[in-house]
Amino acid sequence: MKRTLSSLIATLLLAVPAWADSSSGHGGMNQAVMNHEAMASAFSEGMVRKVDKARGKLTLRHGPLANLDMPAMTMIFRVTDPAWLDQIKPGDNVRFQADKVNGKLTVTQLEVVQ
Ligand SMILES: [Cu+2]
Repeated sequence: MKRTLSSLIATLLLAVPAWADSSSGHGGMNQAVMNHEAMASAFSEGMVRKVDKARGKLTLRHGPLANLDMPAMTMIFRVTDPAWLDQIKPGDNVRFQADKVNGKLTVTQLEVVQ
């Protein structure tokens, strides 16, 4: 019993520095927030599956979208600039940003990966 208690105390003593380390003041917190914002504004990778110029829509197979809390999937997006649809074709790899515009998922930035 005494042995168990002292090993518990030892565990607690060891745990304190680790705890103090992981929450080393507000600097650590700010860093985490900044990283999250950087992720949210980062471009996502995708591949063009279908281009619908008539409707101004685009089908993309995309990786996880941090800002939309969306896993990887294939889905249809609107685009903010229909001219982009003339510059891409199915099979193109693209980097893009997507956001909800008037409740519709919309590609707001798009560039073809050469
Ligand atoms: Cu999606």
